[in-house]
Amino acid sequence: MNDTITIEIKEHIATLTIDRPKALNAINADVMQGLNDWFSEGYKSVDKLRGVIITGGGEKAFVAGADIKGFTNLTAESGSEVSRFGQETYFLIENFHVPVIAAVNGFALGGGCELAMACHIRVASMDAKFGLPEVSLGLIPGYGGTQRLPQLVGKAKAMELILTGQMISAEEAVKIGLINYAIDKDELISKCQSIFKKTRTKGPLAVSKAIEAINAYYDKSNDGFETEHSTFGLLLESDECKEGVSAFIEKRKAEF
Ligand code: DAK
Repeated sequence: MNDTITIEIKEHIATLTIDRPKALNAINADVMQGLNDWFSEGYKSVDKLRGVIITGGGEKAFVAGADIKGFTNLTAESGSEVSRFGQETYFLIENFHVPVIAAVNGFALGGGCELAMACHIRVASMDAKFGLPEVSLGLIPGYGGTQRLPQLVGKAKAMELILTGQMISAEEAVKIGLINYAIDKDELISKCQSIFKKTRTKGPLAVSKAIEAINAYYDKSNDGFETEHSTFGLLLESDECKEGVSAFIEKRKAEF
């Protein structure tokens, strides 16, 4: 892992902090590589990982976008490759086997808003701001924003936000369904922990398969209903399901 991302592991929850506060945590090549490395391999060294929080270093920003100063020399070919690698990285996050929560502690713009959208749940501080301002730079979102924003907020609102490039408040983001919660900044991490407190008492295989089945709805190469019923059958035969059902019948807490 390079020094643009710090990682803290506590009680089987990993907190990844994108740590370039002087550049408002803008995503340069090192940040993207660091995320890709951790979500493809790095996580394997964590014992019984049950959740991941992604947040931004400093007081002002989650991530203020891709590093604009870093993509001035890109050609059509290298730009497309950068976009492809970013999309691949965000797919790793979206399809990760344990819940990933974006703790949005400030500006979440462009690639930063796209990063938050790739996470399973978004919790933001009241002063957070969201937007996809790429058209102001003569670009379009390149890390999945044109695809995930309509999934979350519907086509009409996505069109408006992407075509105008406007920023919206955390309160507005909750209203349109872009994020789950807008809360006091001091409570950001404890809110994430309280969500994990609920998910981690559930069957880990079931939680992971629920992520897979929900994501199948949005995957054009996949029949989500087929994924759901085949996964349902598979889980029925799992030790986890046997324990969950026995615990219910025996009126005790399941031990997964
Ligand atoms: N990249 C690089 N540096 C950034 C940055 C960014 N995205 N955002 C902020 N910074 C830097 C500023 O340049 C400034 O650096 P110094 O001048 O101090 O050296 C420092 O962070 C503090 O920023 P400000 O002084 O501007 O702070 P303010 O509070 O006044 O303003 C702001 C905060 C967030 C409103 C403002 O910084 C701002 O508008 N930032 C840019 C937001 C933005 O447009 N982000 C990019 C969105 S587009 C691609 C794939 C994906 C993308 C692009 C290409 N390819 C595949 C090629 C995605 C693009 C985007 O993310």
